[in-house]
Amino acid sequence: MTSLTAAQVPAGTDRRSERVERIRQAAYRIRRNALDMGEVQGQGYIGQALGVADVLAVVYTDQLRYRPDDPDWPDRDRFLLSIGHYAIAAYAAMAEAGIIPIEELETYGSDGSRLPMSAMASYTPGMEISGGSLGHGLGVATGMALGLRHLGNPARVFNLLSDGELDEGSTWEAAMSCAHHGLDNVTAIVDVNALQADGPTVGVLRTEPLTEKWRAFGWHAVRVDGNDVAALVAAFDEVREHRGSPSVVICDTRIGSGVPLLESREKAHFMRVDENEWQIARDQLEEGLAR
Ligand SMILES: Cc1ncc(C[n+]2csc(CCOP(=O)(O)OP(=O)(O)O)c2C)c(N)n1
Ligand SMILES: [Mg+2]
Repeated sequence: MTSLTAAQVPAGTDRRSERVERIRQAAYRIRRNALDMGEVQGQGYIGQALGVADVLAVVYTDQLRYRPDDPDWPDRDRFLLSIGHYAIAAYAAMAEAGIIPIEELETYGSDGSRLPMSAMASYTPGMEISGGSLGHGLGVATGMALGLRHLGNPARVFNLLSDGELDEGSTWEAAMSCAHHGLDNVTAIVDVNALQADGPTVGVLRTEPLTEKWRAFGWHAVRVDGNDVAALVAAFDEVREHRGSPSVVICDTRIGSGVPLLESREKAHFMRVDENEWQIARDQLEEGLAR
């Protein structure tokens, strides 16, 4: 049997499927980390963390350039978490990325911990902004991206927003400004889980049609199933090559994804999980990986 060197393997076949499998494994560990942290508090933003795990696995283990042991490296790509309540998801991914020690996750939300329940830049290495007040991430991303361009620094700026965050006028001011300056070093990621604190997004404030809206604001926009790792990889690879305007990857995600027990539960912004359910959730997660 002849074997091909890496350079001879047709692009986009085996190497991509190996890459997807590697990211799928990372997403599994991110979900497991989130369940472990959720159990520390017994409740929290667990549905969101499970829903966005595939997106974060692609971003943190495949797209971002950073040095895990040097979070302030000037040439790092910046990942801005607008949505402070998604901290549990970010810590789960940062532990997988080697930025936070896995053992530290058990301190989540406790007094004196570096991992507060709402993300704070001054507490956590690698957390670029404090994002609890919704609607500020994209403005900060725009400013950072302008600064990096001014310095001739090729680093990219990623900003994870939620669908609820699109209710904020400041998000759309920033979207206009970012496009006006042609900041192709910015990639916005919107987690469209169709839910907000007060209920389904469609009932709180209609934000659709999202792709058309972002395009009208001058962005290169792609929409993707945010729980399909192969589709996410293709989308992030595609926007990486785009030049001349900022890009947005709109990700449709399922709350509780990967854990049928929590996926099928009434959709809740803040989820309570009974003491006996955590192990069931972990078992279901593992069964899903085997499939
Ligand atoms: C400016 C601002 N207004 C209101 C809130 C309160 N708040 C916290 S999370 C949240 C829901 C926002 O929607 P989304 O992030 O889509 O909710 P999820 O998908 O996590 O349920 C709200 C209104 C806030 N943090 N900041
Ligand atoms: Mg939401």
